[in-house]
Amino acid sequence: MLISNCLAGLADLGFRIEDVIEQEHDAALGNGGLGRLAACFLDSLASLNYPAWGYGLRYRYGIFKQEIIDGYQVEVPDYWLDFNPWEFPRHDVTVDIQFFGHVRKSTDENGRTVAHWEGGEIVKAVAYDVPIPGYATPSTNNLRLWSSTAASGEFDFQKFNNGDYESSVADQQRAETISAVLYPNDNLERGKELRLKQQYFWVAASLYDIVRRFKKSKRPWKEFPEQVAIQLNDTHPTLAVVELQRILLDLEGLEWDEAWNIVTNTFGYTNHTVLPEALEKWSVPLIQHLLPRHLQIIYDINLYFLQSVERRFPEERDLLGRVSIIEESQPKMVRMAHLAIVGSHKVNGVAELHSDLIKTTIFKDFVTIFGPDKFTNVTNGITPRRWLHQANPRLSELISSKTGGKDFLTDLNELNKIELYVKDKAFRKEWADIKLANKERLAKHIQASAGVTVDPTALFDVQVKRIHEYKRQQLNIFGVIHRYLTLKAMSPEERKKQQPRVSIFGGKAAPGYWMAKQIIHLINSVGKVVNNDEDIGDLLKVVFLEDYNVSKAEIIIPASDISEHISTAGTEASGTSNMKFVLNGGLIIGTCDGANIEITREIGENNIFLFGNLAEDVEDLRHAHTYGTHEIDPDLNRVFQEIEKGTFGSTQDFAALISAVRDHGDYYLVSDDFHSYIETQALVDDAYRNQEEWITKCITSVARMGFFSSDRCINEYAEGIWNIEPLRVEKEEGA
Ligand code: 7GP
Repeated sequence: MLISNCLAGLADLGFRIEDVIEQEHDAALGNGGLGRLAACFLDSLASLNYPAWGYGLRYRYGIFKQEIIDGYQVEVPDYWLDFNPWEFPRHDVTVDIQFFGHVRKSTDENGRTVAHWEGGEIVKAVAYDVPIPGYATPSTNNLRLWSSTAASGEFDFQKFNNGDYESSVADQQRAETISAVLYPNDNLERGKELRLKQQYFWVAASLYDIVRRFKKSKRPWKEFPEQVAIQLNDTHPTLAVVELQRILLDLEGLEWDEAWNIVTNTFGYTNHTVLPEALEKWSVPLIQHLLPRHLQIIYDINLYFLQSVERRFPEERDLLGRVSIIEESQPKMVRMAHLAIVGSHKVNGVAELHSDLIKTTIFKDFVTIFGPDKFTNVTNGITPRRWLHQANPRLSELISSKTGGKDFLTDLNELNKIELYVKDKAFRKEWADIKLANKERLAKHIQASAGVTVDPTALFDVQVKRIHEYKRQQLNIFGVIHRYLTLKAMSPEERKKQQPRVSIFGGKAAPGYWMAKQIIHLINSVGKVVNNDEDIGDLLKVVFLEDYNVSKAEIIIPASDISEHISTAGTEASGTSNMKFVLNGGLIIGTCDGANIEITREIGENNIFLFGNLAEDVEDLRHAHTYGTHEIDPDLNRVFQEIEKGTFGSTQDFAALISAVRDHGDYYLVSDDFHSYIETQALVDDAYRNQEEWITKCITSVARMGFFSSDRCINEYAEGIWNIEPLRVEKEEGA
């Protein structure tokens, strides 16, 4: 009803719904899996009627737009806020945020030392609210994004009137810089002052909001953790731990222990990566300068923590240095993950293997100190509303016709009912038709955006995600080159027997990540040669799709036959696109990493193509590369030789990609896994040729994906970490 009213209303105004929908920009607020997971969580929280808020920064410039020019990535700013009908500016909700200044100590009437943070500068945070409507429920939650502006309003009128026009504008601009731009790194931390300012600005404004709401209830402070749970989405908001302690201690006058008890019972911390280059550390002088009172509190938190460790483990001389929140380097650094662990009551990883790994590697000592119960796992999930119903409406429709309505969209385990139809001819036919239609839609997009004509009946092989050496797009493109060389060496008769493939890549490289940019360039260079080789024709096409984002994902994912999740074992915390691809009836080639392992357990090992070394062997292999002889796989060597001959152009650009494997220890084990990868890709070809068997695998897999709903995941957080229950809400009719 509602939809038809909309359509009619728009038509009256002379618009088509398709044109209106086209106008909407993707929210550009995140980099990759971490941010997209948060978006799925917001959808689940609202749909499950949990009274939750999301907090973030309203970046003027979110993640950049990627253009491919002459095969290279070029970054272009994305003016996504120019048209955003979904946000409500709340000029009535503002918070003054303090930076810099100094700390003065005084003694109150009870002889207690009180700290006063004084001076420095004030920046104003203005709230922008983005409603998050739940699916099939009247509940709507709120995502509150903070925008920075000068505390004095437009500009400093005094300065302005005194003729100091430039400086008044400069103040305004400096304030606005805080929420101006998203740092475009995925799984990488760079200790920039502006980034620390962003983190504190976001955290201080959000906590002020939370505390204000709690204080309205007039409850005693000790009830705070029963009323409020705050989940730290990685360490980026960890200053909130310190800020809450500061509020309770300095502003509310609580004693240290009482305050700290409230803080630690309020926070939970989710770790999203074990990559050392992504673990946040902030230099002590930087924090001292920007947040002098917070540094004192961090030192006190650390002191009390280390004292308690020392009392319990007096014999362990090195333990204190290893777990200290302060790293005794030059300059000293604050280890944010340590602060987050010490300041939270639960710490979780995002897939079973990952949660096990953090307990046995980076956070091992903390398991000894706090005991194993503090550490838990919540395997990631995805919202079926966006990643099935919206992205693949025909498949959603087919599933609902067999599961008896749309209940599967709120209870994804209902999917298992379709397994009953795995042999049903009409069902299978419709299933195959839908996949083909989705591939035709993607083929059109490829034609329009990359100018490459692809055959929709070929096997579509997709790897779309941020470009990163650990995600190993280089392994994929080396594999493509190997395939090309193998096809070239065949007779025309032999070639006819081969499975045609389209290799589709997409993803952004961080602007400062030179190696990732070389990978993009190599993919495009290989495409240029292969796609124009008449010997090859439709047997192999290589496409790099520009500007991969959520909207493109909705076109690409439903069109995939096989997708690649091929990170070096132990490096991808979970992955979430692996779940999206399988839910849309595509199979996976992948390593035993992240959630691939649990996907295998759910769908069955016959329905996934696993290859490569295991996480437990990675360390030894790396050691052997560095200290033993490192033999490069002979097939991979042939690939390298071909690149070095100049077959794909500029040998100079690609030299670093080769020498990372051949001369610099092959940290990501590309050579160790190459043979296994190539063999497994051959198995994929064989399996795809038997279309009947293939479709059976796809249907069976979708039927068994219920576990990976973000609804399951949010229920686990609610029960195991936040101790909250959903509100009772009347279900909406006809959703
Ligand atoms: C990502 C992980 O790389 C990915 O495996 C996981 O699925 C996702 O989080 C959601 O849990 N981590 C990041 O994007 C990241 O930058 C460090 O982590 C801050």
